[in-house]
Amino acid sequence: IRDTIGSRIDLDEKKVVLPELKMSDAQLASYDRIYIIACGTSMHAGLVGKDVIEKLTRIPVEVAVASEFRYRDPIYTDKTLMIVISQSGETADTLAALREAKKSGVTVMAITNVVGSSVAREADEVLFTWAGPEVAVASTKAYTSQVAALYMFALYLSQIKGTQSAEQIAEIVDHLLELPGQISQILADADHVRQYAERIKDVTSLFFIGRSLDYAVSLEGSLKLKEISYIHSEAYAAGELKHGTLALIEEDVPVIALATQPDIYEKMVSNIVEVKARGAHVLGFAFAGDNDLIKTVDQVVYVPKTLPLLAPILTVIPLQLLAYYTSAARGLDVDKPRNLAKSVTV
Ligand code: F1P
Repeated sequence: IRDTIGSRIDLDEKKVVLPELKMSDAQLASYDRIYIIACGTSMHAGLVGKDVIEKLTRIPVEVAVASEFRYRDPIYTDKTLMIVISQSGETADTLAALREAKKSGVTVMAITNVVGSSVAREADEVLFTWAGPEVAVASTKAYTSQVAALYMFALYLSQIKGTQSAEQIAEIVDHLLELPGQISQILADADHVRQYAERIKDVTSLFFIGRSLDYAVSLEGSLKLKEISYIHSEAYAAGELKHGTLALIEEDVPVIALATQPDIYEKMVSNIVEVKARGAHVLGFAFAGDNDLIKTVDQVVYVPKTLPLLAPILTVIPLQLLAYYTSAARGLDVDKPRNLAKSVTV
């Protein structure tokens, strides 16, 4: 993400610049509704983007999977912006949704990694993620760089709409600049995650739970595990558990519980208490310095402290590592998962 954010931060002014946008600031500020359309991991990045854009700009955002959205009859106005996200820029459903939107005259902004891809050529505006070549089939750095690009976009929009003060923007920018170093720290200290992978490598099913941004990241953690380790898992909005899924939580079922968001921390802890009461073995995720979560869960993975708004970029790294180590512990080919193509073009 160093490259995704590096060229877009004015270090002197501590604000975001997006020189690649062709539209005027006035046009950008005029949008009052945003659709984010994508598939797979890119859609999960979009879910983080939705929360961040709504929090920072107060513009309503809807996220939809492209394979559904392309057959819908969406309500567009001249104040609707569509954002399509695709690492490869060639995913068939995403491209089809983009083309449908263009037929309706909607302005489309792409977030993609591949210069010259169909999505990059056909969108009105493009934010490149500059993530370098994706070697493995399952998206990993694609996700972090897409999320980083969405932060850049949300911050820029909030600057021009005046929904955040210069001080608030500067604080977020300062923390964004720390993220690459913090990610290196997580990668260098992955022993706990590796050990936990040994514990879960033979289970048949597990759960990820979280609220708000932690829920969005849980969905990606679950997908990564399914994609490369072939273990069944489900990500649940923690508050939804009581509407049925709790029935599946039995003695020793692994539950991975993300708890980085302070405004809903207590609620999250009560959800963890509920699964613990049914015998679940819980691995918690928290910010370094949180001395409370360990009192409720069995083990904790700590990520370096950042703003709660930026937590997804850090918490996803140990989740990706967990999928990686679990796949390796099961003797699978991490880079060539079954039934998954780098770019799904049919
Ligand atoms: C979307 C996607 C990836 C997934 C795999 C298959 O690709 O679902 O998220 O990891 O590579 O395709 P893209 O539209 O982001 O290129």
